[in-house]
Amino acid sequence: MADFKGMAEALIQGDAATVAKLVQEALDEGVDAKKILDEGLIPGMDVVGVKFKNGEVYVPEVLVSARAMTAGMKLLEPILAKTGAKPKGTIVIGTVRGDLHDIGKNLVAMMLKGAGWKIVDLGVDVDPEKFVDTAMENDAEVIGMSALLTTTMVNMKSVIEVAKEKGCGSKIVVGGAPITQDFADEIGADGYAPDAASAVELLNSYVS
Ligand code: B1M
Repeated sequence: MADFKGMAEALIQGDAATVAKLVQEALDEGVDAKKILDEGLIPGMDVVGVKFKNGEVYVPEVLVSARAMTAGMKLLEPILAKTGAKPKGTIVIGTVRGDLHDIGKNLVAMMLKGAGWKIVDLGVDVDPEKFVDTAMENDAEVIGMSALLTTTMVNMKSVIEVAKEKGCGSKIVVGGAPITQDFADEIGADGYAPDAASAVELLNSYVS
């Protein structure tokens, strides 16, 4: 019997070795990879997301849990790709031009990955054209931008302008410490998420 509860608990505790062990045992028993993701790993990450949102755990704990999730996902990814399980959607994500902060962006990407999204991570200091061209090449549902500096948050607007010029249909979601809903509205973004858990909720609402 696959220990889904144990997997979720180990993920919440950030115990990557136990997550990997339990996932491998479940696979060896012939349990479907998608079932392991949906009933073991994602419920664990959901708990972490809620705890993070409520201020019960902090960045280091989330990063450790995210690493544990990645350890489990590594074993599942090749099988999921083979069986053709479809991701919920694709997000092209990056930190805007001139900005090197990536901890928050990585957290958002990891949580989205855990929630079943395909992530195309462009890294940091990303040019507007790169965001838009990559989104169009990948038929991405969403472009996600992160900015941590008041001097770089303005570069989000350039991405929206380039997206309009090129006729890119992806929804545009923004986030980062200095970003607010008002700023997102002002630059014409489709959505704003104050944290990683809210980003998951927002993106899921686009495809549900
Ligand atoms: Co920088 N830095 N930094 N820094 N740094 C800040 C942002 C700053 C507020 C510190 C301060 O002065 N109090 C300040 C900005 C001031 C301002 O603009 N108003 C600042 C500065 C000034 C600078 C430099 C200019 C310093 C210098 O060189 N003089 C320089 C700039 C470099 C550059 O980018 N060009 C710089 C450099 C750095 C380091 C490289 C040393 C390092 C970054 C390391 C890295 O990221 N790999 C760093 C760090 C670590 C910080 C602080 C301390 C922490 C940022 C962080 O990782 N927070 C930061 C002070 C602070 O915020 N307390 C600071 C944790 C992270 C989980 O939160 O990124 O907000 P956050 O992400 C959250 C949400 O915002 C949201 O979800 C995440 C999870 O909940 N979110 C999204 C983020 N992206 C999202 C995208 C979404 C949705 C939600 O949709 C797509």
